[in-house]
Amino acid sequence: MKIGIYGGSFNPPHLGHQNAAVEAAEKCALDKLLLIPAGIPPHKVMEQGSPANGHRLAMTRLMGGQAALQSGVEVEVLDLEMAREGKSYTVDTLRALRRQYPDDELLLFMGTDMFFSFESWRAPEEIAELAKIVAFYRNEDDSAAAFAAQAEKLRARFGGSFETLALDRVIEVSSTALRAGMASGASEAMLEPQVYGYILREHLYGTDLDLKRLTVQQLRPIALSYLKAKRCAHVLGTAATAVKLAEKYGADVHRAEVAGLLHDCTKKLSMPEQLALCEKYGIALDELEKKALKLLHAKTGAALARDVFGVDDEIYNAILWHTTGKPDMTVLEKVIYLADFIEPTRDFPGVDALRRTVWEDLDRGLLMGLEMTVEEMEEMGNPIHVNTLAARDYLKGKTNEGKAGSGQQL
Ligand code: DGI
Ligand code: FE
Ligand code: FE
Repeated sequence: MKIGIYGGSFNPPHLGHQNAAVEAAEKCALDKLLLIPAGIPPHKVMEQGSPANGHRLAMTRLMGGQAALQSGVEVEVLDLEMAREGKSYTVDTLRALRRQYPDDELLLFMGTDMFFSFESWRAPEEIAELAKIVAFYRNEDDSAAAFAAQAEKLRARFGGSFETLALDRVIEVSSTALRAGMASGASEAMLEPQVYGYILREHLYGTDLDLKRLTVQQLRPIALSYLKAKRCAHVLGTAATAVKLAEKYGADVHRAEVAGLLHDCTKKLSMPEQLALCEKYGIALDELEKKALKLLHAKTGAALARDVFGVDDEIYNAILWHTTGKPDMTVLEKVIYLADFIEPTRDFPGVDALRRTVWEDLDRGLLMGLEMTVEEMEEMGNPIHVNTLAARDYLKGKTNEGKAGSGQQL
């Protein structure tokens, strides 16, 4: 395997790191990229008031998830430097990785500052034995010659492999400036939305939002920070579709957007994590729910949205019923159920027919969606939740009544 190693303070991980990671992973044709946030960086002091290790780790995971999505390369975030006592020397990290990957090709990535100070690192010869060094530089800069000369010099002095890699999408970001501009909102543009949302959610770097009084613009990245990278497009699509459906069918547009943004906020949690939230929020579960992980996130998501963001009962209920539906749903509940089903990234047999029907008639669309769910569950041999069946039967009754009614008039 070809494994890239990219370390740093990641305080915070920003688009400069992310773009470099994506482009390097692609250009080096990596099988895997390891992101390693430093515990105590050896070469500089971590600024006072910097977030705890756990927060830097969580932010790096969010950035890494996006880098994996964009590059198609597996990304793993390791806490081995944070878990180690004392300063985070690269040579110690490489020794550990070499033990773990004895036969694989290890590429150690570094930026300009690191590359030009390499001789002053701890045990540079050993580093050069343990991994191939790859130094990034900006393609548009006139630095190819200087980088080539430095690589030549390091090769002559330490042996081993020193390569340079021109990147097209490098953006220079000063982490110091980013931290300073966080509270004013000036840094948002240089951060992956999921990372920015995490910072706002955890009140890091001097930000201090009241999570119960957010504008929808503030809520958007915060909602994304709860998700796996690949789910972000779905949630944004659901919120946007919910807004349009709410406009057409007369639900509250703001509530539709908020419920759309938060509807899957606990989706990535494991069964034990879901059960812990059920315990925390006093959520009762029936026998099926105790076994069906996919049914739990609607209940825990609604509870979290109310607890953390103070959403009202209408939004709470729209999230609560978004997976199964139920008899006699409110317009907002139908809107969220269906926006989730037909948002633009959804792709399954029949989705276009469902989209057409939803835009023609909300209840006929809802019945069609419920019937598709029942059919899918039957095909997969999954037990169908009573609420799904009851929602379908309720609507069937209503539609039949409608048909009977119009039949009589003829
Ligand atoms: O969270 P999403 O994937 O965006 O969508 P969702 O909340 O509608 O969840 C869909 C999943 O929930 C899908 O994998 C099927 C499952 N599901 C929905 N209704 C039922 C159900 N699973 C069971 N066992 N029974 C149901 O009635
Ligand atoms: Fe869901
Ligand atoms: Fe969803």
